[in-house]
Amino acid sequence: MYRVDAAVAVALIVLTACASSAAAGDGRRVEEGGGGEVTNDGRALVVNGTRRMLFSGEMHYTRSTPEMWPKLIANARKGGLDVIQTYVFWNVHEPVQGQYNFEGRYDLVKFIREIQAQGLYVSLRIGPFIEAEWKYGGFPFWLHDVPNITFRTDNEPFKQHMQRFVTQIVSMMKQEGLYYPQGGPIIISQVENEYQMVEPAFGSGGPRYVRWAAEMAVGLQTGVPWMMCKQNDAPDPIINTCNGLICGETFVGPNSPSKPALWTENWTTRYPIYGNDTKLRSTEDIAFAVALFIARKKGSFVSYYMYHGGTNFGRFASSYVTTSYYDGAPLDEYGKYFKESQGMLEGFTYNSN
Ligand SMILES: *[C@@H]1O[C@H](CO)[C@@H](O)[C@H](O)[C@H]1NC(C)=O
Ligand SMILES: *[C@@H]1O[C@H](CO)[C@@H](O)[C@H](O)[C@H]1NC(C)=O
Ligand SMILES: *[C@@H]1O[C@H](CO)[C@@H](O)[C@H](O)[C@H]1NC(C)=O
Ligand SMILES: CC(=O)N[C@H]1CO[C@H](CO)[C@@H](O)[C@@H]1O
Repeated sequence: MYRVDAAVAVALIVLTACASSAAAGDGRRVEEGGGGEVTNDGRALVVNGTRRMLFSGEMHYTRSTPEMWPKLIANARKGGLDVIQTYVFWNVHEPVQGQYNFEGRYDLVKFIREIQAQGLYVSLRIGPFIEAEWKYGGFPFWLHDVPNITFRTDNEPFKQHMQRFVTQIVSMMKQEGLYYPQGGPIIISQVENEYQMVEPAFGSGGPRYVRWAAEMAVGLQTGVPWMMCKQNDAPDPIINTCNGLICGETFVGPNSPSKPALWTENWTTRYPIYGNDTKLRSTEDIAFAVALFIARKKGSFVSYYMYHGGTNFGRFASSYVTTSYYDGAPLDEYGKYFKESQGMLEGFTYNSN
């Protein structure tokens, strides 16, 4: 029961009925060579001239091993996905200021190339604040000691470091030819993360920071759209997207007629916490929520959070979060399809909000 295939099937039925202008979520291969464009209109992301209905699943390269990646991605593809979505984890890549690590589990380029080799697209959520139940929300601890820094607001030292890291990741992706117009698989990327929830705490610095982050990102000329999740006033041309359990009800909608309705995070279950029962979300419940998003909000992109949770290696889990991350996701910690017989309690549902 606890497989997302059923959700995709139901969603596709609804899609055929009400959104036939978008192409189906068929795991279509990214063509060889370059030159295609990714844009968006009010209905969908438009990939090389075709509006696409895209099903995505979140998997973090830091939460599995390079040996596991090919099988995980293959299983996700078999599950009907078109896109793999991941955050970028600043504190593993720059553990000491100016010293970088992109090896082993932190080999972002290798992970993206593997996704490309299997014919799927990539949604790259750079942040660089990512939350993600990850230590310090992805910030390197040394950032805390930068003189006069205040995180995530209109603060010069913070903006300098954020811009430097985001620019570095974008440059690396460009150098490796990984954006779609270059023939790569990346079709969209994200700056910041659910900022609106904390924005009021920063007073007038909050909106100024949002505008700065948007301009900074757009200025990097990736050739593919940018999004901000849970940021209803994401400045043009950045797409405001929904995170949540029931975006078919809660999403305020795109903030411009030229932006599509995208759902970047949908809990497939809940991340386990020490001392609390793991709650499962049933396939029926997810399928209903996805169908509702497509039918009521003209949704054209849904990403399951998580599709594979994996393992919090070392000391990277945030407080209370167990070593096993989202073990009740469609692919369990070992990358196998989750089975009801694994004995978790159902009870994380649409109605429980
Ligand atoms: C984009 O579309 C053109 C025309 O249909 C096609 O020749 C080209 O191969 C496509 N490029 C990609 C990357 O899909
Ligand atoms: C930090 O802020 C204080 C007070 O505004 C200022 O005097 C000091 O020069 C600043 N330090 C740095 C390194 O910018
Ligand atoms: C565990 O679950 C209870 C009841 O839902 C909740 O009140 C509590 O905050 C949870 N514990 C943690 C650490 O989140
Ligand atoms: C609105 C919502 O449910 N947001 C959550 C989405 O999932 C991430 C990761 O589990 C949480 O951090 C958000 O609070």
